[in-house]
Amino acid sequence: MLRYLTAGESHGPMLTAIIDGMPSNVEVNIADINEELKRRQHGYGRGARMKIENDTVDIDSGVIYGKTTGAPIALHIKNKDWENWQSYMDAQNLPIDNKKTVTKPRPGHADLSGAIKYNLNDIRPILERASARETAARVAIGAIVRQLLKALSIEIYSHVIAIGSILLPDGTYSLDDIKKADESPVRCINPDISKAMMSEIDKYSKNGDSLGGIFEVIVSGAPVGLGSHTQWDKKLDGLLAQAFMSIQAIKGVEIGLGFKAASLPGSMVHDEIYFSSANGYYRRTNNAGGIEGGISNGEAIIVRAAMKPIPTLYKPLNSVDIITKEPFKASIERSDTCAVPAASIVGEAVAAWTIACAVVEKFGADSLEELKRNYYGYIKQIRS
Ligand code: EPS
Repeated sequence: MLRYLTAGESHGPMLTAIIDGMPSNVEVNIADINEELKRRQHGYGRGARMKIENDTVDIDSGVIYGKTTGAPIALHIKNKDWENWQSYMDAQNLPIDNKKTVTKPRPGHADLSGAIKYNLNDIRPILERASARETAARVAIGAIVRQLLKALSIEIYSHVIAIGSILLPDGTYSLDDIKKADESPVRCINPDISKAMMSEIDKYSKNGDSLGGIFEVIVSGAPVGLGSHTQWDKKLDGLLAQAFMSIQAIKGVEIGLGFKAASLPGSMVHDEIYFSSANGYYRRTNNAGGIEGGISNGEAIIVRAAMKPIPTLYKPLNSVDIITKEPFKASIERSDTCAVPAASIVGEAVAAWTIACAVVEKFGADSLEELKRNYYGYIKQIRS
């Protein structure tokens, strides 16, 4: 079984992660992980923090001479901003003053519920851990398991299909188009819509407001048979939905046709089945998004996620101070306007993780060689 944990505060010394259960002999290239970290940091609409950070990973265990050993992998990404926060975020010593104490919860953030739940008079620890900064660790984890998937020719791509009310029209793109998403500052593959998305970000940024959007993740090359119909917590669509919903600010997840399927008759939704001796079973449509009954069906797996607008606004919203109980209208010092392009990279990472877990569960192995033997033995079985 593969599992991971992350730790770390947004303005603490570092983000840390441990991956357990990774088979041995999977190549790990630190430059590739750093490349993924850089992809997450790009994106039109980010705030000043991204100018401070230059994320790179250090691997502390479980990888020797560029390959996994089968032992737990520990890694960390340092926060450069820590230099500016050391006097306020020390593990032992009290802060030098109360300038960073937060008593004014932001609507839409974990602030108020977290402070009540953990019985804190200062919201700072809640927002530090709830912060989307944590997603840097998940991207590093995703980059490592992607190497395992790559060995089985499973690849993952993503692109942004909406920012605010600006939408990429349905069905106007191919996988080859999607592979070029990184060329756009908002990761949208249509240059005109890309420009319109950037103008939309500028417009809301000027008003001190924030914007959400939708991104799509595609897993290509996943075999038929990942996940299972037999139990609620083995269904691949359920596992993907949980993984995507766990990304900060995600409020909705769709697989394939998703919500649209509810308004169409069955004859327009279900993908008809064909067979050819060269390719085996196949479908001419993929409304199911590659998953039927909680099991991958061999078509591309397609997941879309909706991100709400970031709750940290320059434009003040009504709230109540948790100490004085006085109403206030908060304004803040620093925020992103839109982080949807970054979230799409995080989406790739959590999809990679979920698919890697399903692969390891099905083909269970201690080493990559054993995994490949089991995997290709199964592929041979289903082809015959
Ligand atoms: C975030 C607030 C901002 C973002 C941060 C997520 O940070 P700060 O409060 O330091 O300005 O920049 O995102 C990252 C640091 C990152 O690496 O993505 C939040 O409240 O979620």
